[in-house]
Amino acid sequence: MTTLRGADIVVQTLSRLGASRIFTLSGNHIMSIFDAALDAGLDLVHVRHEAAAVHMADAHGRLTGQPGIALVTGGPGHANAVGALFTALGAESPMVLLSGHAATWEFGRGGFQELRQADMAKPVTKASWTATATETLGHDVGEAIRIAMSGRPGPVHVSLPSDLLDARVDESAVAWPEPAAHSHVSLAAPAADHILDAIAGAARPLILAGPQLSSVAGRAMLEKLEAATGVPAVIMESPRGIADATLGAFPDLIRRADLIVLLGKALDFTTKWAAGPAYDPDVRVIAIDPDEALVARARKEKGERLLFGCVADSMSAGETLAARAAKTAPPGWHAAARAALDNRPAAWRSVVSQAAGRLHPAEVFRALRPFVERDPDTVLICDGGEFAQWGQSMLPVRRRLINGVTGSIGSGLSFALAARMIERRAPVFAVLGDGTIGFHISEFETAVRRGLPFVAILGNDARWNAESEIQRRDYGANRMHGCELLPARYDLVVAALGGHGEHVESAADLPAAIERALASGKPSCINVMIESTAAPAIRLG
Ligand SMILES: Cc1ncc(C[n+]2csc(CCOP(=O)(O)OP(=O)(O)O)c2C)c(N)n1
Ligand SMILES: [Mg+2]
Repeated sequence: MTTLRGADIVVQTLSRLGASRIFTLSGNHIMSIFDAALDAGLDLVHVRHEAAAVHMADAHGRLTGQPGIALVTGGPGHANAVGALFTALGAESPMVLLSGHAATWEFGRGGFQELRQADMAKPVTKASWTATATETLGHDVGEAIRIAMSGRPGPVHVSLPSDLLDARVDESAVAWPEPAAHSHVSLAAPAADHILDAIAGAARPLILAGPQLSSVAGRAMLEKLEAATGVPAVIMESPRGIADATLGAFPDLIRRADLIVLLGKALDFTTKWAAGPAYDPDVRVIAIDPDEALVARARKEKGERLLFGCVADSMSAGETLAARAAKTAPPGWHAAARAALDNRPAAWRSVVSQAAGRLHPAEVFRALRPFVERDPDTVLICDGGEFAQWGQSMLPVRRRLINGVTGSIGSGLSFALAARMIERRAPVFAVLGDGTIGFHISEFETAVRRGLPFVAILGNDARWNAESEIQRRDYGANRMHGCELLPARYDLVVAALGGHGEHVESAADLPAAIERALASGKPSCINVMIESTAAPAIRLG
């Protein structure tokens, strides 16, 4: 009789389903899985904070379309990880968090690090549960992956009690999952034709795509859809919503739209619920969404103004619409829309800082842009407050990760490490603020240990400026407090951890610093002193 340990079942299931790497941080409850990983040849990428493991799994999910796997210990490890799931949920990223857990015989008895983990993760996941038997651990893991990948992708959590991981069962009793059985709902041809008719009847239609379509494949599909229909397709993945600087003078454009087609884009605060002064009061809405509840919500919000709503997966629905489109929308509208989206103030080409020893964010990104454009496979990560918004608006790229709809800052460095594990050649740049870098600066040690070079472009204005700007606007310039930081030398921290550091106080020095950082082949931080500058607000002149 061959027996298998629960931990071996978990690890072999991951291997069978194509996962060869897990992002993790050790702990008593999961050491059996570490042990099992040795035999299965599973790569343990071990990090310095559980949230970083989740952020890396999130980035893996977004960049590859395959589920990222994070593994943390029970109790405090799980608690540290849960906050980061919110980012993955908002970004619609397929990933699975596996957490060790107190043994089943300890439940309710005050066991070591016992915590209602599944309850805790529930609001920030698509599904969350605790495994109940060793024989079905493989099924649990397979089911978690299936749910993460189906419909609107997102995070799923499973807690794994340590006694189930340690127990041995007869191999013949193990319930192995079916490989990659995801449920998908396609857009039926009559529904597609109905939507295309509505689009053809509109004068100024817009397609708004959800975050899950910001992948390279999603962008390519949207380009095809835009070409086939003549309708501008816009990805809305920022908490700044309509004001996302990536989208140029989008507020001027959306106000003119007479039809909004939501393609997997939740009608939420980022869209201002397609109502109020940001919109034409007569604007009509179509909702195509993998999630029935979101179609229902759109119906509740819009009433008669919802022309049509249906359940379908965003990617395949977009492909169906592109394939069936017969007419294109008025070319004048398309040209005007693209001009608004591409609009950037001419002054950005020449603006310079007024403060000695400080750069204006536009100077930083004018210098960075040629490096980003050198390689079409460059990965750009933008994280943080005001500084990163300038990066989002000035650096056009195909592969980009931002912290996303939940607006949770701090994930950028972890994203950069995960991106480098996937993209071995092209540059990886992480643009972030000095407040933001503090959340996970210790991941530079992970990056050095694992040999994962990337370049962090740190805009150091010695403050949490996004919040300072709110204070200036809402309470007055004399009431700005509680948001100041030191002009700290983060470049020296990174050098101390074994990476490469640069400190820049003048625009003339920045290109050579970037060049040296890239050439170092090390995880790098360019500490660029900047003047505090509000995020850009772009309007048609
Ligand atoms: C996890 C989390 N904590 C706090 C905030 C609120 N917040 C948003 S931007 C920001 C300031 C970011 O500062 P920094 O990274 O230095 O960028 P800056 O705005 O100064 O350019 C803060 C505190 C948030 N969005 N997410
Ligand atoms: Mg700052």
